[in-house]
Amino acid sequence: SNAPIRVAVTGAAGAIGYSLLFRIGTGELFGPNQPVILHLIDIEPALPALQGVTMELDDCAYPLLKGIVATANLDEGFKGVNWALLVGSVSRKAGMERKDLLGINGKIFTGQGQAIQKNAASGVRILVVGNPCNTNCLIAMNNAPEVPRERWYAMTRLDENRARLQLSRKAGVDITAVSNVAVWGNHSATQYPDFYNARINSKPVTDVIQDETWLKNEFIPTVQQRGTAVIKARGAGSAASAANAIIDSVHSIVRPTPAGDWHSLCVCSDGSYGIEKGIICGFPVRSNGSKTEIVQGLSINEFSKRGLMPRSMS
Ligand code: NAX
Repeated sequence: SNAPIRVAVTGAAGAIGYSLLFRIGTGELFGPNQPVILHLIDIEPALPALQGVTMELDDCAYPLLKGIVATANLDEGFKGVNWALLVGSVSRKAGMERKDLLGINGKIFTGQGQAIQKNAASGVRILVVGNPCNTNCLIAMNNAPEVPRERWYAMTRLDENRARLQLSRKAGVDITAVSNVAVWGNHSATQYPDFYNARINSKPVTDVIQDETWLKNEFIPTVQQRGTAVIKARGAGSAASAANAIIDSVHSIVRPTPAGDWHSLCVCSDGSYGIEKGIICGFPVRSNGSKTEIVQGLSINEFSKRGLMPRSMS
């Protein structure tokens, strides 16, 4: 029988955790034949709630879930983990400056990076979701210099999925007809969902949707503001769709990318497309099932060039 994969999830008592953990339990992350052990990490005050989540996971009697570690201790939480999904963070509240947030999360992700390096399994891979996810990922990565840089990711997949939806609706095609959507830069309101290189039924989007005014002035802001629109409508942030995007992101890393396509992920820049080496930035990424690479050679026009560079930290 397979050895279980150990998956750490931080912020496990939160809203995204409440969608994500139960899908991991059913085997959606690594398939129906792969046992998992969940390492649920949250802060001390959230431990009672985390206990409740643990009880519910237990009560699902998932055949693939071979164990649960629930803790506020980072050494225990990251011990032997093969994957670390860093979901928990402190998001900006009214009256909080960006630099306050950076100070708080700087401390959190410094400690988590160090604990991952010290405790995780040697092949550990890390996906940062908690915002500002690019910056948080960079901080954790820089505090875990022995964990190779190609194992660090931050999430732009929800933005990719949102972009695919908007393009499919506008073109009147099935969601599966939209491919090759790259979200460049930060996961934030300054992200650049690149429609020039995206395809609908294998044709350039601009051949199918012959309305660049809509693409530039409606599509881009709709994708950039989608998270805010969900908060307005629901009174709470995107949680189930974020959990879904986490699962999609991991699949895109551990499964070979279909020929000719790519997915959006933030990875450590190697200087591709003139983006500063060493920062964590959204790129089009392909995987062969074990290694990911930044897709090279896409044409970047003047409009795209302006969208490409990360400009803000959330
Ligand atoms: P919640 O506020 O529901 O849950 C956050 C959880 O994190 C809480 O249980 C809290 O106790 C825990 N936490 C706080 N500090 C922690 C620490 N130092 N160590 C471990 N746990 C800690 O937020 P939720 O809706 O689950 O969202 C979590 C994060 O995802 C937020 O930062 C949010 O901004 C971010 N998102 C990122 C997205 C992306 O596409 N990259 C999209 C969805 C979401 O907005």
